Amino acid sequence: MSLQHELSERYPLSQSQIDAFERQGFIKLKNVLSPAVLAHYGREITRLVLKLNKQDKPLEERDTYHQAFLQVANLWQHSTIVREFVFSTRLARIATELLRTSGVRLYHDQALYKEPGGGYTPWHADQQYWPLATGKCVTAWIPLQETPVAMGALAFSSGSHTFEYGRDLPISEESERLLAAALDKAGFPYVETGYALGEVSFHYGWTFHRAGGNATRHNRSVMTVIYMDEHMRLAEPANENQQIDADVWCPGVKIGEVIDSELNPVLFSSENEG
Ligand SMILES: O=C(O)CCC(=O)C(=O)O
Repeated sequence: MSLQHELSERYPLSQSQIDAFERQGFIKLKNVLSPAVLAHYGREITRLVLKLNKQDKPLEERDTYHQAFLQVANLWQHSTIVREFVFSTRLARIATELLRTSGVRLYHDQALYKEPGGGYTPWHADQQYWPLATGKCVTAWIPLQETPVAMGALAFSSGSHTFEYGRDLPISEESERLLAAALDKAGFPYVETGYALGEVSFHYGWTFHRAGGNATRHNRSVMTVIYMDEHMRLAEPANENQQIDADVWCPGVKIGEVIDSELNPVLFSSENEG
């Protein structure tokens, strides 16, 4: 099977997996992508991360946020190869089924490379940064290699998408400290397990998550794709981060309108299925 064909093949998601996603706010799925797909597209993603990332300070001179990872967004605009990967209908269909909606649009993609010796990723919920009118949005976190806990595997607070405290906290030492205590006190289980090669996780925009540091000698190379309901509307930005996101990822879209700029194509819609 060609690699492109693999990226469009349907993943057999069960009803109990969809229910678990709704209950926990995240799900880890095995064998979503083959070693051949990860090697081929991963090579191109890594080439672009090395070329485009602007970080020039050594780890020890950076703040906590910038010790956590190198971050490069919308790689699909820089490479037709990465575009094939980000536009995968296999992944977009999983996002659609998990969100129980008719289809999804791209919000944006981003590579998150945790360098050897890179620091922890503080507790946060992504939607603090996103001016989206509903919670029907989901991040696919796609490790490009097997990722043990010691490399900084993404960890989740199970069920925390229902928890409203701390939603306004941006990624920082403060979010790590306050949310660690609050989530623990509220009794949400902490789920931190490694990822097998080909395993991909999906989490809601409001699910609290973090990652440990990278104690290995290799990069923790991760690609992410953020999907939103195809009918998602732009909300009035609630903070400065959301204003930046509205300007950068939803260009020209007015508050209250469906987010259908040229940066937000529909990646899967059951309405287009035969
Ligand atoms: O990769 C990480 O360490 C953090 C990822 C994250 O916060 C996300 O993808 O939402």
